[in-house]
Amino acid sequence: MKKILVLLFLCFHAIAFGQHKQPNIIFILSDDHAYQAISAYGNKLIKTPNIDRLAKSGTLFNNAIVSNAICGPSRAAFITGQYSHKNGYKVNDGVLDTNQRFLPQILSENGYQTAWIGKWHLGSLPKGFDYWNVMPVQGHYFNPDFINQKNDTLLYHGYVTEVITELTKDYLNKRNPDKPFFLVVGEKATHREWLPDLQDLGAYDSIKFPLPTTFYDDYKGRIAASKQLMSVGDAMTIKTDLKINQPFGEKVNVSGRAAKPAIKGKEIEESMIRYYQQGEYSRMDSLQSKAYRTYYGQLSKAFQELHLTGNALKEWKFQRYMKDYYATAKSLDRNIGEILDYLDRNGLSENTIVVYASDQGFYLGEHGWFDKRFIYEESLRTPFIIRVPKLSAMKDKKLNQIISNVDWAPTILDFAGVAKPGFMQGKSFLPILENPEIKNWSKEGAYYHYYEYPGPHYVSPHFGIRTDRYVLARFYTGTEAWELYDLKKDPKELKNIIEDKNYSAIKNDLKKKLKALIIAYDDKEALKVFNQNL
Ligand code: SGN
Ligand code: CA
Repeated sequence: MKKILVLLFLCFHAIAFGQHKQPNIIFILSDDHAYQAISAYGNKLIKTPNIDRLAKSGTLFNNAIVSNAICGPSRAAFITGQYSHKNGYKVNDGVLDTNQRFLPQILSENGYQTAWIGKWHLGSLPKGFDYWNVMPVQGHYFNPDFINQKNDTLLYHGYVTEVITELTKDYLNKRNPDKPFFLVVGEKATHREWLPDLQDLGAYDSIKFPLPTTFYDDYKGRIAASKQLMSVGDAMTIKTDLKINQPFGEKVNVSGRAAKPAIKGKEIEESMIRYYQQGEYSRMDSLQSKAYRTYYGQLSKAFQELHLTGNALKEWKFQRYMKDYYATAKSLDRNIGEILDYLDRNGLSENTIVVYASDQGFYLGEHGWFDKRFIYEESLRTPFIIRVPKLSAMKDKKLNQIISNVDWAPTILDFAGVAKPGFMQGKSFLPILENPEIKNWSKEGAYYHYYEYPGPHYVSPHFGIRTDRYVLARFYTGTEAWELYDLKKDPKELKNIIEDKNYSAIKNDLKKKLKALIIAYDDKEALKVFNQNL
């Protein structure tokens, strides 16, 4: 009986995922969208009906972590299946070495058509994709520029999340229907400075967001945390981030699609920087800037009358931050729904795997912060929901296994029936989806290494391990310190117990595990620091 079941299972696996009938894969990758901002992840204040719809028909991972919680490095880890020290993309605003082999090339060689649309942020232009159309650097919220495969930079009129959806549908309409596709939709939302679509301005103004209990964290025993520059109270700016007293500029003659002259070769990078430096508001058309002037003008007036100082000012900033962040996320959720609807309408849902993930998590006032970078939960963990039509038993399931973004590429290859190449350091988690009770899949812990310093937020570089229960981290550069947290007793990570004698055996065991990961992944830089006596 058991043998028959195994045979049946193998047949099912071959039919569903075999070479002759490979599934389509859409990977929607947002930017800085916190799992705590999603109702499927437990947020009770707002609703994300479309992400929830995906979760209801798919599997949600509670412990999806990233290997380096920052945009470019996270994307590089995704397409290479490697940690930053191996793919070479450790900090933002470098240039990804495109001589490496990437996930899309391997899929192309195995029957797929591949595409990346939207935010890319890897310095160089995409390589290995059959089709791409990407925004320079961070992209813009209004009337964004896109660089296409002819090296032309085109301005698309409209709100970025809507434009990306239009380009996505356009690509899907024009694709070759005889071949499976792998498409990454790179969203700009919900990146700083959180500019909502016009229809969403003020969408959450009636909600008073509860202050996180750690908003006034004193960072006791955590030196790196005490040195950062990413607090809502101090580092977040009233004018740029919260748009108070912002003279929303007008840009005349922006109507329809305006083509810019083609930019070639080396000039591309310079042009990327130039466009990035161009302010968001000078790109708006008169309708857009008027809506912004009206909405934020009223807020600016009300703010001036309040004469806030001290904690009252900090808490006002927190409220405005939340309202803008969630309003920006509203369009993201709606557009995810639009993509799901498109798949339904076009009979694609039955053979398309859909993933929703963010490039990392984000702080929504926890520890008093915005931004990411730290190994602490809110930025380490990222939303990750996968809908696999053929795995109907996995509908509406939530899993607690730890998976990392270096595992994404090997998993996608597994779905496509393609063997993982040797250079990929991650591991497919398809076995977990096929059998959530599986033993021995989980690693002893997942590895993390963050590098950018000082960057805009002065977060000390650090590496560490996250297990089911503990986080052990070694900060170096800017701060030299070890930290240890017991997530079961201290889920908000307020108590660094590295010196606690009761945890010395656990600490030693975790250090051993961390060293084993460093050696297994061949992170020489980390090994050198690890071996220093501290
Ligand atoms: C910009 C932001 C930072 C953010 C980085 C990286 N400043 O520099 O707050 O940490 O991007 O973000 S901003 O004022 O220009 O918005 S990432 O998502 O690309 O890694
Ligand atoms: Ca990001």
